[in-house]
Amino acid sequence: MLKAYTKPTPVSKAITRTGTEETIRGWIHRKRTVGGKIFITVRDRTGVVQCVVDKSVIGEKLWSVLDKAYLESSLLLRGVVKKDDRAPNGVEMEASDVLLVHSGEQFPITEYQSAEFLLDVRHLWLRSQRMISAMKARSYLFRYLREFLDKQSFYEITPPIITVSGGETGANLFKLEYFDRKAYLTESSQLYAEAMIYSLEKVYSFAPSFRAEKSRTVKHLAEYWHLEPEMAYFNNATNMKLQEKLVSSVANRMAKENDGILKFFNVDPESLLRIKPPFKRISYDSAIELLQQKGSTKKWGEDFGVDEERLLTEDEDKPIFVYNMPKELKAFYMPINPKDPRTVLCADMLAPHGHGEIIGGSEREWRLEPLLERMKEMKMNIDNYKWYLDLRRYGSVPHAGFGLGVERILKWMLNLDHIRDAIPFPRMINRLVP
Ligand code: NSS
Repeated sequence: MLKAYTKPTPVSKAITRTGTEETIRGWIHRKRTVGGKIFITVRDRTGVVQCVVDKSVIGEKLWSVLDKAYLESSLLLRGVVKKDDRAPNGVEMEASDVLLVHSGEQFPITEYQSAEFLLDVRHLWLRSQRMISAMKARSYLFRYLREFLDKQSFYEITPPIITVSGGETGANLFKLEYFDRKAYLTESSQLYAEAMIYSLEKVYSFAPSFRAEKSRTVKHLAEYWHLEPEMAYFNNATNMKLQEKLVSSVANRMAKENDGILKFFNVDPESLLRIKPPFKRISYDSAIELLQQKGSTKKWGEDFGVDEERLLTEDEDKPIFVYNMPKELKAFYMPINPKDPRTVLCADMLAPHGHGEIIGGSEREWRLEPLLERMKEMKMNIDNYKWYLDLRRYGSVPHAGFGLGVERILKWMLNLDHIRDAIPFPRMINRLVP
């Protein structure tokens, strides 16, 4: 007799064991009844397998319970694995026993649903093959990013999520009530990561960042996962070197270890295996020239939007860096470029084929006076940054760092149309539930 806690064989393993009797545990992915037989496709986290339940084997009572069971019912099934060329994996399980754990109500998702409806029932849509594949890739991506940095002797740090001020966008902060004061959800953990290089030297934080982005684009989330390494004695050049090594490493591992997932998304693993340092580096000045040659009307000093990012990367197979942007476009902590004081020592990494910016990084102004000057120029509230300025008062050191948007990387690697499928419960201007 099957029990709910009977130890199952993962479906992916069971399908390799033809001739033996196996127990699998999962959910009803598909179902159809033909005469006295019910064909059930059972899904678990490792795969799907077709099973056939014969009335004459299983008995009338259990058969009719299963006949009525809804899609997505949970069950355990025991049976012999047999070769069958007509079945999807070339094998079929002939059920000798079934335990229906829960059938419940009719599953609301049927074929051909609108994207909006699937977002409304996101908590259930996560069971789809598409979301299962995307969420596995996401988990692997988190692992590969961490493992790379751990191997490079970084320490992982945990920054606060509640802050009193930002550093990046200013206008896009989410406000919240903090007892009797005003506070904000963090838009970047960088300033706290900077505070920790004075003791740990090479650190990274891996945490959500929040941006009250009013724009509805395919690459903006209001809450996204942000990997932010920060390194003492790094400059713009060594910063870029580390970034291209990191991105190549995770792209290569994604390709080598997840053939099935990539194929599901019609991505050729070879395209990710080709990601190797060095990446092309172009200055903002040459980027503007290139854009103008390609017919863009962008002038020096203007920021890039979706169209410019596409034009710059349409013929690229690897990500590229655009470095030394105009200071007006960038945050207060970026040092002025001594060779051209209209620009700062920074670099953004753009993904190939128009997937957009995946990394923003820079050197940090590590000297007190120039930093203060820049903050005053930008009319910032110096009081909020007293502690940050202290970092420049005691044993300050040159340093640099960057922020990588995990969902942006996943959107690129899986060639997703929209960033929302790179995160289980997307937060966007018009989407807060579920
Ligand atoms: O604003 S950034 O360009 N840079 C920073 O926040 C720095 N303080 C990071 C640092 O140096 N520690 O954001 C960094 C990256 C950017 O390149 C994107 O990949 C991602 O964060 N990002 C986003 N992803 C998804 N949705 C939104 N809205 C978003 N904004 C930035």
